[in-house]
Order: sequence, then C-alpha cells, then structure tokens
Amino acid sequence: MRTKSVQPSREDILAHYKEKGFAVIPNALSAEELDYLNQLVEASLQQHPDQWHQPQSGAVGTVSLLQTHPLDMDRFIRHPVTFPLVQEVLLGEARFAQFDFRDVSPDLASSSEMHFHRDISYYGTMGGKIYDPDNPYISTYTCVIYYLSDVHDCCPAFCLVPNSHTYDSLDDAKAKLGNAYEEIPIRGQAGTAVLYNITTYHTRKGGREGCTHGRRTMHNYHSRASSYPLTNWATVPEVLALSDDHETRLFYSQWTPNQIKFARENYTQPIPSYYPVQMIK
Ligand SMILES: O=C(O)CCC(=O)C(=O)O
Ligand SMILES: [Fe+2]
Repeated sequence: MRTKSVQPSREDILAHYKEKGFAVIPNALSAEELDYLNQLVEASLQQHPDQWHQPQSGAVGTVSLLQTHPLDMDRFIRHPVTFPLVQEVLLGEARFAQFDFRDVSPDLASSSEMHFHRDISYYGTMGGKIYDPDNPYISTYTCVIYYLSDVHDCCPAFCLVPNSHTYDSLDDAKAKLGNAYEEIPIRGQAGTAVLYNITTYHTRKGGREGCTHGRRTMHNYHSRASSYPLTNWATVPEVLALSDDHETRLFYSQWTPNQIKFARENYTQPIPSYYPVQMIK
C-alpha cells in the first residue's frame, strides 16, 4: 500500500542537500512507473541472467537496460521530478555518467553490507577534484538512487554520513565531525529517491537476518560539463549519444574511453571528430 506522506517542497529538498550533502524525495516515481520498471527488471533477470553481474556485496546488477530500451530509460534518466533538482545542484551543467539497476535477493539481504566509501571519479583517483568549494551544493558529480521496492527496517538500506566529503577516511570524519558525526540510513516506500553528492561517505547497510524482502534499486549518476567523465567504462546507445536533438546529444556528450571504442565499433553514423577516435585502443 502506498501511503501519502507530506511531500517536501523543492526549496526544502535543495536546502537539505546544501546543508547535508543529500536529500530524500518521497514518491519520486509513480505506481505505474514502478510497475513498468519492476516488470522490466524481472523479465531481464529471468530471460537474460547473463546480462547481470555476479553478486557484489550481495547485489547483482546490470547496465544492459539502457542499451535495450534507450528512449524509455532516458525518460527515467532525465525524470521530470528529479532532473530539475540534479540540474540545480550541478549548476545547470548536468551530463550523463552512469545508469544501472541492482537487486539484492532476500537470501542475500543480511550479507549485503558494503564498507563506507566515497564514489570517486576516474580522474579523482588520479588527483582530480572530488568536490567543488565554489558550488553551494559542493558537487562535481551527483547520484540519484531510486528504491524500486519498499525498504523496511529489516531491509538493506542506503546510508550516509552528512558533510563527510572533505575527509580522507571515515575515522578522520568521525574524529573531526565529533558530535556532528551521524550515520543516516534511508528507509522508505518504493518510489523514494535519494539524491546525494557522491563524495559524501555512504554505504549499503546490510539487512537483518530473516529479512524476506531484499531490495531493488535504480542508480543514476550525473557528471558536470566542467568535470571529467565519472567512469572509464560507461557506454551510451547511438540514438541518445548522436541524437538529432541538441539537448539530448549535449547531455550524453561526456564520453569515456570505453564509450569512444564502443561508438567506433557499433555506431552507424560518423563519430564527431572532437573525440580522439583513433587514439583509443
Ligand atoms: O546500494 C547501495 O545502497 C549503495 C551502493 C553504492 O554506494 C555503490 O555502489 O557505490
Ligand atoms: Fe557508493
């Protein structure tokens, strides 16, 4: 049963993100959208198990639905409820970075705990900036995690430490944040979205022993025009990356090395010459 909670305003959501590095958006997805996505995921799990990676910290995952359903997935990637918020925290510079689905089955719920970490970009691991002190929303990248199943007290839950993005380790964050240090697990109904600065320390808390639900999620990472690509592997179908629509083409224009290779090997149209097509092995 979906119950109506008081919906936070756009201003509340953005103020919370600015203050804590994340915000929760209840009812971001409608019941119809949830049905559509869950049916798609269930069909993919059953018919194309080879498209899903083996459990990592208890979660199987796939990037394949963007390849098989590009236009439908684009409607979720630039979702009318969340995308304006993404654009706000990325100063109107949002670029596609990564999109995937994950599923924790009930039997793996209690062993699905991750370690607290920050999602550091490909260039960030080599010294590139991991947050932007000049952005009131601090983010060089942001991610939306959508719950596609209800997340009860017993279920695996996304969990964050507010304002921890500047610390090199969780211990350091604990020591320096002192009384302000807190771990906030996010629970909520299917359709809840969590928007977070990816360098805020976070984890997946494991479910309780005996949890019968597991957890299903959709993860959507965004970069900024002024950031480098987040990953060195994500790929985008031609219909989006070389769309006739200028906005669409621009949004999907931050190509990873693997995307350049993918385009060279799979696209029918010529690849724009500003990408170093021949340089990529
Ligand atoms: O699944 C979750 O709750 C968190 C996932 C995550 O942090 C990651 O994959 O980097
Ligand atoms: Fe993460």
